[in-house]
Amino acid sequence: MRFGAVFLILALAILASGEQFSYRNYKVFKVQHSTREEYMVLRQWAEKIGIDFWDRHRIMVRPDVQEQFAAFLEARNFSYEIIIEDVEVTVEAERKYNEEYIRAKKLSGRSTVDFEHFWRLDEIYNYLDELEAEYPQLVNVETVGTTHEGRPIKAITISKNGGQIDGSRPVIFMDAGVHAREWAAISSTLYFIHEVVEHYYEFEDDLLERDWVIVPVGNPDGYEYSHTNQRFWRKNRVPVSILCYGVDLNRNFPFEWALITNVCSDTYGGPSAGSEPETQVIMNLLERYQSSVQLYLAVHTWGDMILYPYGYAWPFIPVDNEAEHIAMGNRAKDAVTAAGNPNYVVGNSAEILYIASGASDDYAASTGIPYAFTLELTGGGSGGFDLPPERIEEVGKQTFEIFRSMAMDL
Ligand code: 0X9
Ligand code: ZN
Repeated sequence: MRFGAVFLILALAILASGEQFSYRNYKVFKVQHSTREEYMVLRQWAEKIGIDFWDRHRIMVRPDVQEQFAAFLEARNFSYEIIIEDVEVTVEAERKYNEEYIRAKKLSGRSTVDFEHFWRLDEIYNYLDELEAEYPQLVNVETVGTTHEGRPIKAITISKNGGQIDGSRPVIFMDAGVHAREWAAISSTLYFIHEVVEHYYEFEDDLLERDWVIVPVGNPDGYEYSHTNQRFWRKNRVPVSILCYGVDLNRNFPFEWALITNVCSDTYGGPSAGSEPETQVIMNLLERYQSSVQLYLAVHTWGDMILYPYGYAWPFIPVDNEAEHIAMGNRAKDAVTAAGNPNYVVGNSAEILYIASGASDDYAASTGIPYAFTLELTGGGSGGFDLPPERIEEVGKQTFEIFRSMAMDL
């Protein structure tokens, strides 16, 4: 405990100085467990000492608790291996690639978009504004809110009706990047926007028979922070105590919201339901288009999963039209399989991932949106969140087929 506190203060001191957080000697453990009970034991214990689950099996552990964690695993007979010895090595390589890419691109004077590096927030926002200027018959970009640190939150609407939703076509609502570190969720959403808008003549009788409301960066402060300071940051950047920052926006929606007393937890859901500006923006937009929205997609990484609500309880409480969700999910799975990725699974989020309350998919379903899913896109890299830039386009293309299949199913 004391070590933990000292470690935290050191980490905070580094962050206050504005330097990149170092993951030096952080390790990723891959732990086997075969029952839900075993998993819950592991999760409860790990959350007590504040370590970070990357998925059900891979857990990033900071140096000061590694011994303690290994001892716990051994005492409880969990078998495990260490799959990353030093997380900093992978983070540094990724950072170097991205910085080098942006530098070279600036020198070359190329202004067209690429899917070879992860775009920073200003690149994303400039691109959205360019689309609006170039395709006014199709695109409308609006600043719908402001974050704690003063960054705009932008939404793009795509509609043959001059970018305005008029209720004559089914609307698909998407949030992406609500979790800061899930960069490939954002890049895949941008890939989709790019395709539909810039190749609109291919999609006039297809994807553009639907209207789209998209918040491509649901957590701008967190996204920038994951680029500049701490690669695996998840939450937003509101100060929540003298020691900690951040609310998990995907625990902050006002449906089955739950109070977590540990404000430093990576899944802290905020002081009250819907407390965060980033959450309110999505709630307000959803309300604005409520009667036309047929499908809600929360775009996350990672795990190759198509998840349907509700995910707040176990045993899980399915949405009324569970069978229809499964059918739509399975058709999307077939589409992405045909596009070269046979790994997707379809299921209820509490069943095949874990219980989580206050998430946007559950909230959307609770307001009566007929279909709602969370997509956990393909992971990569050493740990899952750090998909190598060479694979941005491949994952973008595969994800496109999921979006397309679901949209055309409506
Ligand atoms: O934990 C989450 O918010 C999502 N997974 S992630 O690894 N991207 O953080 C899953 C949310 C699933 N939805 C519900 N449980 N309602
Ligand atoms: Zn996520």
